[in-house]
Amino acid sequence: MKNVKKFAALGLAGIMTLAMAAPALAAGDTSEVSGSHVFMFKSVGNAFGVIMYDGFSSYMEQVGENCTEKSPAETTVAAQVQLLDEAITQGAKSISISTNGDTGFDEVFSKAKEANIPIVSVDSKASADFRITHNNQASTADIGAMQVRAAVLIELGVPFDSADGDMAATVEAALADYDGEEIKIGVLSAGIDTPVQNGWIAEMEKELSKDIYAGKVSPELDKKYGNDEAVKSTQEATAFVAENKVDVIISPTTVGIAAAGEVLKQAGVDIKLTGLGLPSEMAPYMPTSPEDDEFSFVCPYMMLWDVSHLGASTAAIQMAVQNDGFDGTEGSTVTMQAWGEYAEETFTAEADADGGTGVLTGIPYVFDKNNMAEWADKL
Ligand code: RAM
Repeated sequence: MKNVKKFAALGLAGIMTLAMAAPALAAGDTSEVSGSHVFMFKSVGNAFGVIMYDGFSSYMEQVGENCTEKSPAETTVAAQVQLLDEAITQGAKSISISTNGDTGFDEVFSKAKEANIPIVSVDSKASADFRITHNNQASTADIGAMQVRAAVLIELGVPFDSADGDMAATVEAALADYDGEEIKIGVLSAGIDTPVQNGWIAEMEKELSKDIYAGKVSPELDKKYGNDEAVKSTQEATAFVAENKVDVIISPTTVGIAAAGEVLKQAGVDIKLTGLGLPSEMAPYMPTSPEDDEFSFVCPYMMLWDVSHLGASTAAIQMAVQNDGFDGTEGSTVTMQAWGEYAEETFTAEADADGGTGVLTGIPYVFDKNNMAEWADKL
C-alpha cells in the first residue's frame, strides 16, 4: 500500500516537536506578525490545528522564514475576520487559513488582496475569488465515501483488515447479504457552515444514494453540530444517546469524534463511532492491539491523514507564491523541498468545482487495531 509507506515516514519534524509547539497569539496580540507568514486555524486549542501549525512552522524555519499562529479563541467567522484584519494591518507576509464559514470574509480578504498579502486556504476553503489556491488534505469524495463505508462495515461487524484495501467491494458484498433493519447513520459535525465538513457530508450523501445502500442504509443522515467545541460536541453526542435513533455516528472532526468517544464509552450504549480522529485522542475508545476484539470498543476504526505534512505543504505553497511566481492557476506547480523524512515533492494546481483551484497533498489513512499502538504516541 503506497499510502502506508508514505505515512510511515511521518515523524521527524512535526510530531516529535508537538510538545514544543509555539503558543498561539491571543486575540489582539500585536507582536510577531510584521513580515511573518500568518497561519490561522479555526480556533486555538484544537490539537489538529496545533499539529498542522507545527508542520507549517517547521518548514518555514527550514527555509529561513518567520511565521506566527494567529487563531481565534472562538470557532466563528467573526472572530477570524477580526484577527485577519489585525494581521493585515500589522503587515503579515502571507495568510494561510482554515475557515469557519464560506461567507463573511469578502471585505477582509479584499483588504488582504489590496495589500498584496497572498491567501492560501487549507483544510477548510476560502472563497475562490480571493485565495491563490486551496490545499486539500485528501480527495473530498474519498473522505466522504470512506466514512460511510466504515460506518456501515462497523455496524455490520466487518473488521477493517478484512476489506483488504477495497472497502467499496467489501461494503457491497456485506450489504448484499444483509436483510436486517435499515441502518441509521448520525453525523456529529463541526459548525453548520463549515466548508470542509459540509463538503464531506455532501459526499457522504452521494455515496448513500448508490443502489447498494437502498433499503439497507437510510439515505438520510441525522446531523448535529458541535461547532468544534468540546462542550457543545459533548452535548450533541449526549443528545444522540438520549434520542437513540442512530446505529452509528460519523464524526468528521477530531474534536467531535473525541467528545463522542467519551460520551458513548460512559453511556455504555450500542451506538458505534467512526470518522476523522487523532490516534492520540482516540486511543481510549479504540482497540490498540491486533488481539483486541474491535467491536467491543466504541470506535473500531477511523481515518485521518498526515496533519503535520499538511501544514508543511501549506508553507511550501506560500513559499512558491513568494519565490517562484506560483499563482494557483490550473496546471501550475509547487515544489516542496525535501522536509523531515520526506523527499522533494511536486504538487499541481487542479480546477475546483467552485471556480478556483486546489492542490491535493495527502491521502486518507485508516487507523485500526493493527496500527493504533504505533500511532497513538505520534499523531
Ligand atoms: C478538526 C477540524 C478540521 C478537520 C479535522 C479532521 O480538527 O474541524 O477541519 O479536518 O478535524
